[in-house]
Amino acid sequence: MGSSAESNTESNDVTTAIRLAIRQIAQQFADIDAEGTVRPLGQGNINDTYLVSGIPQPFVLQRLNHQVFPEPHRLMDNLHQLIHHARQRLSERPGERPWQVPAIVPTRGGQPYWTDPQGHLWRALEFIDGATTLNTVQTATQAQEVGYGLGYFHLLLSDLSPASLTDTLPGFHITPGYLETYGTVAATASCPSPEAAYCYGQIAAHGHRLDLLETLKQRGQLPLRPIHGDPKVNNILFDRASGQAISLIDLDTVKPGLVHYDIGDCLRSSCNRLGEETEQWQQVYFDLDICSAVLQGYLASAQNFLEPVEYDYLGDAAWLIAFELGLRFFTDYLAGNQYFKVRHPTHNLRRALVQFKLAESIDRQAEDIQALVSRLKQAHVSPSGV
Ligand code: GN1
Ligand code: MG
Repeated sequence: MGSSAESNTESNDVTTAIRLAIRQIAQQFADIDAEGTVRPLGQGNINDTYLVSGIPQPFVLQRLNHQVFPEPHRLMDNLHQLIHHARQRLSERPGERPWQVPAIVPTRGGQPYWTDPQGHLWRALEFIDGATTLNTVQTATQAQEVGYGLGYFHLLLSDLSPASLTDTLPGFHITPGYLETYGTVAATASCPSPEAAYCYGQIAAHGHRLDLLETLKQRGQLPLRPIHGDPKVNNILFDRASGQAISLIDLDTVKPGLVHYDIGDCLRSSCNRLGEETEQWQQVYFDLDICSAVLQGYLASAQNFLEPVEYDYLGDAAWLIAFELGLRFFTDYLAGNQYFKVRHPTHNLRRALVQFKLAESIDRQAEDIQALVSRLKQAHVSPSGV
């Protein structure tokens, strides 16, 4: 448990030698010799991300974690499809507000990505200038924009067949699968701390609730759609000048799925005012006012494609995805921090506590959340159900 020789605690640190190596990799995509600068970007837990700037067309350079994404070529195919489809739709039916879809920046040799001698795949995406991200949501306006961003992203993809996208990350958001993995890991790891005892207790008490969305999906009651997969709040770009959401980034997890995975992820990250990295896990709670604003922003676009039955599980999705992430973090902690990048050995345990606390708070407000969802459904779905 806790840490192991293979722990990736240090992988966030960028030494000078690494910086130089990354500059050379960036050279594969553009001539950055004279003025270009390279610096780490964002707070991703999986891939390594850098901003290459000081050149005429700045770009975001990423090394894909190929333990997490074993088929990066397919992932790039999904990305191509998504970008092509969204841009075409935007040119045919421009929205009332600006929206940006970052382009893939090919290598100077014209390839969509570059493979280093160790077999790691590097790729570049256009950098959207004049934009910023939030790690936490504090106002109703921000919340509404977060929801709007996700809703508009879903709307742009709502006429792309999910079957045309590959599932590049089998098992992702299949909550019962995470429970199974936890069972295997927990059988051999023992961790006696009071914090771990709280996590074990949560899983023992709620494990039986985790198959809700998968059951509905398998029965065909909820439709598969193209989803983002990871629309946590800091993957939404805001225009600095207007404060409006203008893009969703981090598109590696785009795949066929339920919109509920996305809404759940968006709600669990935006309705936790303390943020998922807080040390004050005991104070974490789910903010219903933010939830209301996010859902209103979301439905402004999503009402155009959402089926009535999809409304019914929006509240359940918030609980399920918060709990699922707690389970994923805790399992990774028990397994020695193999999957998520960590800054210290108990980092994943801390993150798990935050999500389990959040899930408890969602449970306590379940009736209010359901009432909110019912009101929104009534307001957005016409009596004929169309
Ligand atoms: C990971 O890489 P990043 O930080 O965007 C994870 C998400 C989690 C998130 C929690 C492929 O996303 O599922 O919700 O951490 N991505 C993958 O911060 O597992
Ligand atoms: Mg991601």
